[in-house]
Amino acid sequence: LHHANHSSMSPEEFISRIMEAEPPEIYLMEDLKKPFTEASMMMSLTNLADKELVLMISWAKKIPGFIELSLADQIHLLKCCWLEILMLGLMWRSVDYPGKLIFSPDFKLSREEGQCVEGIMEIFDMLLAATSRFRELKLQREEYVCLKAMILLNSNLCTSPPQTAEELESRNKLLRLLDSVIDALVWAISKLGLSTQQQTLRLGHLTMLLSHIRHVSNKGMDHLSTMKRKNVVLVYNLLLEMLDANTSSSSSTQTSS
Ligand code: AOE
Repeated sequence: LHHANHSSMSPEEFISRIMEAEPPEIYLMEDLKKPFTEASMMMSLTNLADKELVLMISWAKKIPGFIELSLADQIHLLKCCWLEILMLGLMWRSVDYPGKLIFSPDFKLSREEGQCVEGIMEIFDMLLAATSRFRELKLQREEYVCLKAMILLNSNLCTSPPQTAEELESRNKLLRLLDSVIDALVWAISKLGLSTQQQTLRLGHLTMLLSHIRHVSNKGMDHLSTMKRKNVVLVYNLLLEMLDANTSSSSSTQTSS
C-alpha cells in the first residue's frame, strides 16, 4: 500500500514520520590511539563519515515525498548538502557538552585535540560556535529534525532552472515538500507555549542558523580538499546504487517499502 501523500499529511504526522526516519547512533568501534596524529585523526573522521553517509541515504529515502522526486534531483540534493547534514547532526549530539564535539559516543574531541590536523581547529571553532547558538536557543528534537530536512530539500533550489517537463514536475514536488517541512517546523515551534511574536522570532533565528551551517560546510569542504582524499568517486557510486535500487521517478504505481 502507498503511504499517504505528504501534502495530505498534518504537520504532526509529517514530524512523526521524519522522527521515525532518524538514523540510529553510530559507534566508531576503533581503538583510538592517543595522542592522535594527523593521519590517525583524519582516518577516524573519514571512517565515521563513511558510515554516516550510508545511513544518510536511507534517512533521506524515508522523508515523505523524497523518493517521488526525480532520481537526478535526489542525487543532486544529497551531493549538495551531505556535509551540512553531517554538521547539523554533530551539533545536535554536542549540544549538551560545551566545548566538545561528539562525533560519536566513542569519539569525542575538544578543540585542543584539533591541534594535530592542520587547519582543523578553525573548523572546530566554527562548529562549536554554532553548537553554542543552538544551546542558547534550547533547540528541541522536533525542530532539529525539521531543520535537517530543510537543509536537504533547500540545497538544490538555487541551481540551474528546470529544462524539461519532467524536471519541472520534480521541482514543483520539491517546492511542495519544502512547504510541508516549513509547516512542520512552524507547528513544532507553536507547541512550545511562546507568544505569537516569540514564535516568529524563533523561526527567524533557527532558519538564519542554516546560513551559518552552509558557511561552515563550505569552509569544511575547502579544508577537506586540502586534505586530498581520493575515494570520493567510490562514495558517489555507492550513492547512485543505493538511490536507484528502490526508486522510480516515472512510475507512480510502484509501491515503496
Ligand atoms: C562532521 C560531522 C560528522 O558527523 C563527521 C565528520 C567527519 C569529517 C569532518 C566533518 C564531520 C566536520 C568538518 C571536518 C571533517 C574533517 C575535516 C573537516 C572536521 O574540517 C568529514 C569526513 C568526510 C570524509 C569525506 C567522505 C567523502 C564524501 C563524498 C560525498 C560525495 O561525493 N557524495 C556524492 C555525497 C554522498 C551523499 C550521501
